[in-house]
This record gives sequence, structure tokens and C-alpha cells, in this order.
Amino acid sequence: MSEYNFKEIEKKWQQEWEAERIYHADETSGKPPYYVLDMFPYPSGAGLHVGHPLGYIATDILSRYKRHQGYEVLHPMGFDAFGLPAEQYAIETGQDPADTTNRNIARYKEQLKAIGLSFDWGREVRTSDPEYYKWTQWIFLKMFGSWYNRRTDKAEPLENLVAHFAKSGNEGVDAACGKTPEFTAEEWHAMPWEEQQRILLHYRLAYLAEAEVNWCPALGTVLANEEVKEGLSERGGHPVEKKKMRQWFLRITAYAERLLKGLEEVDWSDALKEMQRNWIGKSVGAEIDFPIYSPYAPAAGAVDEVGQEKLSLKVFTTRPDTIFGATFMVIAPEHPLAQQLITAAQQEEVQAYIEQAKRKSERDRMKNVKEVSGVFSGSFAIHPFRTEKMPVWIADYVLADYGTGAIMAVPGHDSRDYAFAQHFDLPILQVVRGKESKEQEANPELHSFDDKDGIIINSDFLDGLGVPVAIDRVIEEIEKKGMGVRKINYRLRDANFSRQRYWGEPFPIVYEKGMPVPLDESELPLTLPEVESYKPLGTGESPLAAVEEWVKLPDGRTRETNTMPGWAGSNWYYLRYMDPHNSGEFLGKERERFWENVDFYMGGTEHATGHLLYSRFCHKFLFDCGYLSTKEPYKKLVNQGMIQGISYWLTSFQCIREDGYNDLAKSFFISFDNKNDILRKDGIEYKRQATGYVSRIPNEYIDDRGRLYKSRFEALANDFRTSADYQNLHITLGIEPLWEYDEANHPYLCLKPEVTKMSKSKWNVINPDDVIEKYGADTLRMYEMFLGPVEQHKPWNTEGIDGVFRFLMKLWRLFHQENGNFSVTDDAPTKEELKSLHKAIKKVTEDIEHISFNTAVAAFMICANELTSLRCNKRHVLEPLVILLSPFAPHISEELWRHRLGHDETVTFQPYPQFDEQYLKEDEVEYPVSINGKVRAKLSMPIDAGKDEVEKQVMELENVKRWIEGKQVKKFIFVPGRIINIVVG
Ligand code: ANZ
Repeated sequence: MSEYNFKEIEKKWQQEWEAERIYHADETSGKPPYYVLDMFPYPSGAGLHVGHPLGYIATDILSRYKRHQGYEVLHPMGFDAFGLPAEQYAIETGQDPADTTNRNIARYKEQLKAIGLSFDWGREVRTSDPEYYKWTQWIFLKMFGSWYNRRTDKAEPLENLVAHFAKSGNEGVDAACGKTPEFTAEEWHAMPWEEQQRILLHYRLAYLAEAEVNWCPALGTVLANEEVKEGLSERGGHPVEKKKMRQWFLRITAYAERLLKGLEEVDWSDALKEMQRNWIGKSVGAEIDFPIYSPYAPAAGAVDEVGQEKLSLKVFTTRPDTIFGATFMVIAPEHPLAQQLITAAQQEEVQAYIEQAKRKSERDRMKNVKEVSGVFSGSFAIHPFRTEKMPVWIADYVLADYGTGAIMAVPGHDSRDYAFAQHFDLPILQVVRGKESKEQEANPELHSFDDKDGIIINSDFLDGLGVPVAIDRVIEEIEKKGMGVRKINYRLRDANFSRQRYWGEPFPIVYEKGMPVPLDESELPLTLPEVESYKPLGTGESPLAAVEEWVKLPDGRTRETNTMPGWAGSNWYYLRYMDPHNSGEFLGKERERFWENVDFYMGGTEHATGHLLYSRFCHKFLFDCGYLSTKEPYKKLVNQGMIQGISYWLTSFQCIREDGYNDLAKSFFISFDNKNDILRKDGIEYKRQATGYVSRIPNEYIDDRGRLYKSRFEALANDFRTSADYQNLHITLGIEPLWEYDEANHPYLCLKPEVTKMSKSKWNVINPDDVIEKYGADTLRMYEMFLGPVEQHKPWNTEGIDGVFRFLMKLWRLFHQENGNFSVTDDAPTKEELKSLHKAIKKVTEDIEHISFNTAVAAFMICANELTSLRCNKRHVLEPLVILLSPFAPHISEELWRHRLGHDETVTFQPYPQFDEQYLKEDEVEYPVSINGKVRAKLSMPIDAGKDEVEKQVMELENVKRWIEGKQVKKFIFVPGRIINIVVG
């Protein structure tokens, strides 16, 4: 009997594998370790779609391949279980996010297991599990108790620093820290405890500072960046403001240089490394002080009668060589000196400008470079070399928290300064002569801003020097005169570690006299208390602040009520998999020594800077503490592409409001009462946008030519009209010319398909369960790989899926007779059969090594076709083929291996087939036979045939005889294996 019954086979082996625990990673096996990791998913309520497992299938193939090669493979899976969607759902429905999260996880696991992924589920971690987040809190406490010593270039325990303070104050301390006044040991001892704590916060790697959050007064909550779209809350479209709050930060900036250097050690794509480098954003330049001349401040050089300190403005520049071209100064609206510099006459204008700047995000300010705006402060700075007055402007293109928040503007050589100078009619000076382009010669108005290999002019002692030399020379001069210093700046910012939310890790911190004090390790985990409501309090605080009995301790101290951000748990999860059940340590020494770090990591590019940077930082910190022996967490990393879906868009809705507003009277219209921002009906979502409602049409409403019939639409519209939910709805079908007509004169609209992200909100999701139901998991696995290179984005297109399914059936039939009976012989294979097998071994092995799984699938198909036409059913060919295939299609392989070929043990650990070159050697060559250089015939000869033998055969060929008839053969050219040419005359 037996057809290829994938349903039965897959279920059977999945159960068997689970019962046998064959994917359990065992540190004592004596095999060398190999750690393959996927970025763990956030378990959303929607379940998996076919895009999610793409990476998991790829890593599964690699894991299985490594097991065949004799490695002890660690291939774990877990869940990034804290986060916003669960919290939002809790707010909407009042359900405990712990419950919904667990439900979602159960669904995810079921789906993942159905794909036959070889995870060691015994090592599953969940970041929201107190046994896990105990260690997230513990790592936080380690950072709280550490400082960064720049002399030793590593994190050290805070006790060392406190001992130093007690002995010599902070003299001689070179730390990565905030601005801290100098103090002596005596002063340190004399300080009250709170003051000492305040100072220590400047040094701690986890510290408190005032920082801006997105505050939405209408919703009464703080929003994450991703919840804010163009200055409005994503939910409800309410205005969002900046508000200062005391928050936790991690001092990742201390590691900026090491995070850069470490990139040289790892095998990641250049594109990914570049993203990290840009994010870290190292700039080498100088900080220069410009004395201020202000009607409010004492003039440069003068001493104020009241003893006020001389004011000066510190700028950061990467081009100190252009200092003679500086014609004005610009400071950020938030600059601390701003208020001091504004003169009475300028007060009103400047204050209005500052207010307006507050509302823009940093991104908007950087983005709208073309929009020039700014105000004159009324004060001037003195040029340190030319001793001239230069006006100080306030403008939002200068960012408050980069460099010093102030710049010397060099409009001759910086494009933003140039635009500003043009707009406000400020002087522009050229101080670098670059290699001017043809266009510039013709049009001197055009400026060249990229002149790093130019020559300095109009600059006194710098004249004639090249840019790099001039930079060094001018810094030397500035340092000599005490006007500034050489300086490296990083764009990287310390990481904000506080969220005003419920569903995250509570901080193991209590406040005493307003200062943070750590809980004792023995008090961990500090678990989330039960709350009555998950709703934000309206004060900006997290819902935890409402649980008085939790917040207030009997001894009068109070708990921190913020929670940690989503990435706190994902910072270090890869380490926990190595030792997930260790209750005494986050990771035991021996386990750490055995696995070291991740050999192969796969995930999406959306984590290129966030997670990947934060977890590298965390790894380096734990390395400094002596808990880890490697400097980087992920040796090799590959980004998988996205599987995209197809969405149909209907964008010509207009919103007719109650007041009759309707500016574009075309097409059909829908109006809603304005209370709802998103309306959903029968799977169509209507979302309010500035211009009206935009709707996504689910694929099943559209025919295969992208047509939406008017009748279909009308039925839908009618539904709306009669629906009690939407009483105020008016739906009008639009003006006729928009409709097209088919043969039967039915009006329709032709909708353009668009390839987009596969997502529930776009109505284009394909569920892997449906594919598995129809074709089986092995087909799904191979088909996902067959779609194209793993790294690329590609649309889900089911056209090829039948081909993959047919391949597996064909393979199945190699082992079975027509009547379905199993039939494999022990006969010796032919050369051709061995050649087909070894060609596949070679190609598939190379492809796996290069993570090129789509071409490997193609190689399997070729091999199955060849063996089918050779009618090969020999054990010596089919057994190695089954092992070769098992990483890709493990179920069918196990069935053939164990059940049909009669082995006792699983195919999983069978030694990987070795490729043998000798089988690929061709033993015949097909020669093209040329006469006077033109191919006239073909001849197959044994590869080792000599010239005489070849010549004899060639001359016998009918075609050759005809072409040389009556002519004289002058030469017979023979290059073995390649050329036969007869020269006749
Ligand atoms: C003079 C100058 C002349 C500059 C010139 C550039 C070109 P990166 O490379 O990104 O570090 N700058 C400094 N602080 C700034 C801030 N807070 N907001 C906006 N711009 C700021 O850029 C450093 C350069 O960006 C600095 O060098 C400064 O302009 C500007 F031909 O100074 B430069």
C-alpha cells in the first residue's frame, strides 16, 4: 500500500520526536558545540503567518545539518512576552496580560511544532516569567552598582569608586559620567548621604536623569515613540507634547568605542555593520570656546562689576580648519545659555520661537532642512582669531543634545549654514578652495560643500594647508591658547530604560529620602502586583503607582513605579538558553564556557540598531564583570527578508462630515460620525486620514484580475447603511466615469494590487496552518526556502507550491512500486546513479554552507528527476539522499529512513554523506567538430581517446565526409576534451 500520506506521517514523527526528546541539547555528549539562534517572537494575538517561520525554517535546516555533522546543537525558542499590544488589549478588555500572553504563547507553540522545527523546548524562556525576569532585574542591579573606568576601559564595581572618593575625592578619576563638580575627600565625607547618592548617580551605569517623554494630555499617558505619528497619538489623533520626567538610563555611551571596534570581530553583513556604525556616529573634531559679547553679559576680556563669570559659548565642530569662515553662531532653542543671551528687544520673538520648537520632534527638525527658521538672540560672540563680533542666532536645526548644542556657522562650507545665511542675509566667506566642478566654474553661486581634499585660503596661519593638516594645526593652536580641545563625539545616546506602563519588569529599586536604593538580591524577583485597572492613571505614572500597598513599604520607603522597556528581557535571553533552569545564577560558569556565544543568529533588520546594539552592550558589561568569556554575543548574523503579501487599495473615499464638508466630489463617499477613527466592517477597515477615509479591501472581494464589482460594493454599502452601529453613515456611489464595464456591462473598479508587508492590518495574511493542512509541513518548509534567497524580501506566491509537493511525491515513488509497495534493492548502483547523487551532495552541502537554500531545493528536484528517469531504487543511492534531505524535509525523511528503510534509530544524527569527486568525472566528451572553424558535426568519444582514434572516427562521419569532399585536408587539430577542427583547402 501507501501513498504519500503527509498528515499521518508528520503527526506521528512529531509526537515521536517529542517523546524521545531528540532535540534536547546535552552539554555532556562530548561533541563540539554549535549554537543556532532565532530572534524570539513577540506572541501576538494574531498567531503566526507564513512570513514568521521563514527564518525559523532556515535556522532549522542549519541546525539539523550541524547535527548530521556531529555537533551538539543548541537550537532553542522562547518568547519576548512583555510589551505594549498585550497591555493595550488588557486596557480594552480588562483581562490580565499574563493570561492573554500565555494563551498566545500556547497558540504559537502549536503552530511552530506543526512545522517540525527542531527546537529544544525544554529550554524555552519567557521574559515575563518571574523566574526569568528575576535575572533581568539582577543584571539591572549590577549596572546600578557599577561605573565605567576609562583608565582601565571597563566597568568596575562602585565600591572601588566610593573608596577612591573617601581617600582622594574625585581627583584622578576618569569616568564615563555626567557633569560632576570636583570635590575632595573631606568634602565627600562632609556631604549628607543624599548628596553622596546624587553624585554617585552621575557615575552609575544605570542612573536616573530628567528626560523628555511623549506626553499626551488627552489620553493622560506617556506614549512610546512608535505610538506617535507626526506629533499626534496613533490612537485618537490627539496632540502629543514633550514632558520632562525622572527616568532610568543605561550608560551605553561608555561603550561606544568598544561597540564600534567589536564590529570588526563579527561575521555580519556590511550593510548591518554600517547601520550600527551610523547609529553610534563617531565624529572626530574639536570643542572651541567663543567668548560672548552681550548687553547682558560682560564684554570679552572685561570683568563684570558684580563678579559674574565671563560667558563663553562652547561649540563642537568636525571642521575646525574652517574657523576663519565662521561668520555667525547658532544655538539650539533649548540651550542653557539661551535665556541669558536674549536681549530685551528680542524677548518676545525668541520666546515664541522656542515654544514652537518644543513641539517638533528631533526627527522633524533634522528632516525639514529646507525649512529655514531661526531668530537673532541680540547677543554676539567674539571670533577667537579675527576678534570680530559675530551674531548669535537661535535655530532649531541645531540640536540640543548633540555636541554642545551650539555651532560656529560656516556658511561657505556647510549646506545648512549656507541655506540659513542666504535666508537671513548673513555674510558667506570662502576659506577652502576645493576641486571645483565644471558647473561651479560656470556658476559661482553653486557651492561645493564636500571639499575635504581642498586647500585652505583666507585663513591667516592656515593658508595653503590641506584640510587634514589644517585640522591638526588649528587644534594645536587652539589647545595652546587654552581656547578649546580635541574632541571625539558620538551620536549614540544613553538608553532610556523607563516606561510608564504595567506590563514590564518592575525595577528592584526603592526610594529613601528621594534617592534610589537597590533591593537585596535575596528579594528578587520583585513581581508585578495585581492591579485593579491597566489604564494609565492620567498623571503620566504607570498603573503600578495606584497600588498603594505595593508602592509604600512599612518603613516609609516607596517603590519605583516605572517598568523596564520591552528590550530589557531580550538583552540577554540568548544567555539564559544556555542554562535555563539554573536558580542560583543567571548562567553557570561551565555552561558558559561550553557554549560561549551564538554561532549563528538570524532575524529581521528591524532590530539592526535597537536590540542588536543593546544586547552587545549588555554582553560587554557582563564580560567586564567576569561572567562571560567572549566579547561579542553573536558571531555570525544573517537577516532574513520579509515575505510580503498583496493588498488591494481603494483610496478614493471622501469623508462627508455632518456639516456637509466635502471638497472633492468624485467617486463614492462614505461619512461617519467623527467619534470613530477606525471603522471595521466585514473585514474592511476604514481609517480616517486627513483627506478622507482610506480602505483596504480584503483579497476575497477582488477577482483574479483585481476587479471590485459595483454590485459587490453596493451590497457592502447597504450593510453599512442598515447597520445600527453606524447610524450617521451616508454612502454615495460616485460619479460614473470612474467605473469601467465588463463584457456583460457590469460596472467595476479595477484596483491596483500592491505588494506590502504581510500583516493582519492589511488583510493579506496567509496562515501556515492552512498550507500545512493542504500540503504538509515538509512542503511548506521547502516551499518557503524555494521562494528565493532567505535574505531577500519576496511576495508569497503560491504558484510554485504544487511543484514542491510533486517533488516530494516523486521522491516517495522512488522507494515504492507502482502498486504502492515499498521496494528498494541492495544492488550496486550504476555510475550514472552515483553521479546524480554526488552532484546533489556537492551542491546541497555548498549551498547550506552559504545559506543558499533556494538553490539547494532546486538541486534536490533535479536529482529526483534524474533518479526517476534512471528508475533508481537502490539503497546505496537512496539512503544517503534521505540523510541529505532530512534537514529540509525531516518528516518524510524520517518516515523513509526508519519506517521504510528499516533503521532503528532516527535519521537526525546519521553521519552526513560525503561527497566523492570521482563520481562526477565525465567519462565521455561530446566534441563539436569544426571544418574551417565552423561547427558541422558532433561526436561523443571516451575522455581518454587519443588523437589517432578520434581522427579515424571523425573521418567516418557522414557530415564530415560531405563537407570535405573534393577538398584536401591540410591539418587535423585536436585538443583533448575540447576541440576538433579540420582545416581544408
Ligand atoms: C563647522 C563646520 C564647517 C561644520 C563645515 C561642518 C562643515 P557630525 O559629523 O555629524 O558630527 N554640528 C555640531 N553640533 C551640532 C548640533 N548640535 N546640531 C546640528 N549641527 C551640529 O557633524 C558635526 C558638524 O555638525 C559640526 O561641524 C557642526 O558644523 C555641526 F564646513 O562646524 B561643523
